[in-house]
Amino acid sequence: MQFKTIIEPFRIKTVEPIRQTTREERERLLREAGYNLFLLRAEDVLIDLLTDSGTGAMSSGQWAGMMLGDESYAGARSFYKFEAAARRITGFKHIIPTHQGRAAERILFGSLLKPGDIVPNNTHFDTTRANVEYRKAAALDIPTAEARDPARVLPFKGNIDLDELERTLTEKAGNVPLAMITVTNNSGGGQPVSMANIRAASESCRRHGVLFFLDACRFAENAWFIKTREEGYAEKTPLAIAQEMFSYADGCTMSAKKDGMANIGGFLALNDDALAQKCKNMLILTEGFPTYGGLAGYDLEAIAVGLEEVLHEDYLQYRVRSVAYLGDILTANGVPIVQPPGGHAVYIDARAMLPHIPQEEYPAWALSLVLYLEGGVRSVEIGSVMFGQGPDGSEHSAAMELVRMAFPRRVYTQSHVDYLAEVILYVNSLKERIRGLRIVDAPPVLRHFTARLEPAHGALLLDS
Ligand code: P71
Repeated sequence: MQFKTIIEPFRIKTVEPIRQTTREERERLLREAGYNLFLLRAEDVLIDLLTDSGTGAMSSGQWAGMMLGDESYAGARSFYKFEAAARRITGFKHIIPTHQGRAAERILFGSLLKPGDIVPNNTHFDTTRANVEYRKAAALDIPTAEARDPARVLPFKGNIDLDELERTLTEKAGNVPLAMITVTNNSGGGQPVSMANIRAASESCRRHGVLFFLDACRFAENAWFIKTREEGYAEKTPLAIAQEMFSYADGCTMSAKKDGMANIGGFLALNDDALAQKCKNMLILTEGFPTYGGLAGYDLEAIAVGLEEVLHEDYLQYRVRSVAYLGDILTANGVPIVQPPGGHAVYIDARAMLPHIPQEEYPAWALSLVLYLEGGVRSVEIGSVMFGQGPDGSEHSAAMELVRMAFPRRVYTQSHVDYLAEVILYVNSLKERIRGLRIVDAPPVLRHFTARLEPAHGALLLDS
């Protein structure tokens, strides 16, 4: 290539205005939302990095596909397209559509887990953990030790700790119906898992007769990292790499709202006939008939096209580069982030940035609020509000206090990212004035979505 700039590999055909608010308005809006960014109206947000889930822009190919949607209740043509697209990548025998990832989790865990069981995973994300715990089973996070050190730069910080996995499978034999690996590791910084790690975890599970599943939300980003970082994969296509990843697993759960490039949808895929039958029976009870699983025919079409587009090399190169672009600016200016930048998001290490705020006062939550207050930017806390509550209601500190800025797919341009960097650097310049919060009111599970908080020291940001 003659030129080095990596461009957005698309042009924009439809635009959606975004709205500036004043700082004064945002101060009021935060108060009214109980200091919880989930409770804001989206139109009061300028740049929305709350999640990369379901927030992407669809391509003209996907919109064209939607017009072909077959809305038949049973046996719709759109289902067979969807099934073929998912099977081409995963190779699994049974492809079961669901309305999103957590429905696939609930159906799988509902069919497999009994009270007292243990599910090892590199790191469970919030709904996955909650769905395991809902079955009165234990969600065991066993990332490698390096993953807990945000500043360390390593190629595959998403890896599962293979010794811990082997020990768990040996010591808890009979109580581990399945083990999982989440690609990429969302709670731990959007970090990839190497092919070698997936293969070894799979072998460990096979030896112990335990099912091995991938939580595959961001499988394409993981495949790209394998291509660019793991020896022996540089010449392989992202599709071939993804196929190899799935070949080591017995099944997967998938949220098509991420690397399915769709606004809604997901699936459960697996090889075992009896387990698939059990899951399909559950599906019919709560989601829908197995050829639509709670989705419209046009959703199945959008996912079928999205699963193909997400593996394009120019897309993946742009995707990972645009996240790293923000990460590089922040690193060059001394803002502590999880290193290296992840596939779908940059994560600020709030404990390192705000050492004066104790974990009991939720430093990452406070930082996410100040980013909104100063710049109209919405991010999400991945810290002790999200992960600091045990199934028995007890409070403990999370492993890390992170503020995740997740990039919706194909939505923001480089100048949006430049603005974002400016906001973050400004907030970094007034970090000493930021103060923590306390929870006023929260539900017993997944509290971050609806909790109400208040500043623990009178104000979120002390006057200068
Ligand atoms: C993400 C989400 C969705 C979310 C979570 C918290 C706040 C806002 C949005 C969902 C995941 C995921 C992994 C690894 C399963 C699900 C559930 N992530 N596994 O990261 O990341 O999928 O949302 O389709 O039910 O923002 P679902």
